[in-house]
Amino acid sequence: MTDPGALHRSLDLDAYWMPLTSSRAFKQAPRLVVAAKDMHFTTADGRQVLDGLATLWCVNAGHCRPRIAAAIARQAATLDFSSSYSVGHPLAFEAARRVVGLAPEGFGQVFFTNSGSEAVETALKIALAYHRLKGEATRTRFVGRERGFHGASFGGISVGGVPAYRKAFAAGLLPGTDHLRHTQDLEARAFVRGEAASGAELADELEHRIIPLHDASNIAAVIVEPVAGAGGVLVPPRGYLRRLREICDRHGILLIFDEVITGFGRLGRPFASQFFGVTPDLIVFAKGVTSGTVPMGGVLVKEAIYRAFLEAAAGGVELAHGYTYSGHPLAAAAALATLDTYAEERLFDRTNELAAYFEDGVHSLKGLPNVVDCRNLQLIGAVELRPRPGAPGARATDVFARCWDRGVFVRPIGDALAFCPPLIVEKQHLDALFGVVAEAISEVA
Ligand code: PXG
Repeated sequence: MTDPGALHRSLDLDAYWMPLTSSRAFKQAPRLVVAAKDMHFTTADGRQVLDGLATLWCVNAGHCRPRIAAAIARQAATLDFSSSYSVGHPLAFEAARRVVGLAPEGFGQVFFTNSGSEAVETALKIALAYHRLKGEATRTRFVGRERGFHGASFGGISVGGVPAYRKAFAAGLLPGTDHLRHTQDLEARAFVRGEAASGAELADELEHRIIPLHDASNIAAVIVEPVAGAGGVLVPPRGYLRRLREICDRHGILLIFDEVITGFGRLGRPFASQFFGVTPDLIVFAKGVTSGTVPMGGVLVKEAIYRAFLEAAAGGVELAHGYTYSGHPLAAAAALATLDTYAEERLFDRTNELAAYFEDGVHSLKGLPNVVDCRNLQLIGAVELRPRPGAPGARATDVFARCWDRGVFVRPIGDALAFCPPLIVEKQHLDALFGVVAEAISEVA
């Protein structure tokens, strides 16, 4: 490479309005990635950067895996596009069958979308339509959770609980949503390894406050991430999800797990549902289904719900909902090759094998300056820093920037830094990851 910095200078950055980014800051000091392989990015200035977040919680199989790349290329040259509106193609059916094969008992069907946001939207719509066809059309409200993240659509930000994603769009929020409290309590539960022993009673708020306030007959569904991701990696207290399930069952409320991050091996099982032993009614997934290679999301649906739609429709279209690219051939091909890779390399088992080492790495940050919490579950974790007075988020952003400069990518979320490596990660990568993060935390005041 003659001049690795040349791209930085020659590329016109103006026209691209970047998502969820400070465009001004980026365009002044661009972090450009031009290639990736396995655990690393190659930057435009020729450096290797370790991917400590599976890029955006997606790349569970690692980057540019030949089998997945070949499947996508083959598909692009064979059947580039065919819709799923009244005409189908085999790969979408095969991908759905494979995803169902990984799901907990009772799930029979998949509705494909192109993103997690669309999948959340789809799950909310299925919940509303289901109650209506069962003769319970008053069940229209949704219950989310503070610090929950469910994508960028109006439905998703309405049930979501990250204030920054709601503030500018308040006028478009769905009416009739309510939120459970989040599960973080730094005074009672800092530096917990895995699931906290206390706190399951936080779920009781659903039955003690929210249901009495709205009446169960007006509530369609509760939606939570089993482990909250973009809200700061919040691990549920032991027994919390089971209690939510029991309360929903008592009151005829559907339970939706948003497994966009926790799905496909992050917790050592296909879905968090199996890890926690709690079965929701709908599972939202995306990201890891194709290891981020081609956009794809979907909703896993309990067989009984799907059958109810078929019975009610009496031959017509049973769900007036879909996307042009639902079940896109390239995404379906990518999903099949990704699921093959997970199976062949036993990558979900790798999560279990590495979880203790990862946990030690996360908690090795305890005691460094300004560290107020370390938390983890299987291969997801975070360290939280004390915010600088009057400048929330600034400290973690500085640590993130230093890590990047030293060849490690992690994600700042408020004053936390999130860790979510590809499942092909090796111990030596974890050593490098936590070593660099420790140095950066120690240096940033
Ligand atoms: N649900 C969850 C749990 C997610 O993490 C979505 C839905 C939406 O998926 P799409 O594919 O529409 O982006 C997500 C996405 C962050 C961050 O700050 C996380 C996500 C997206 C953007 C930023 O870490 N997750």
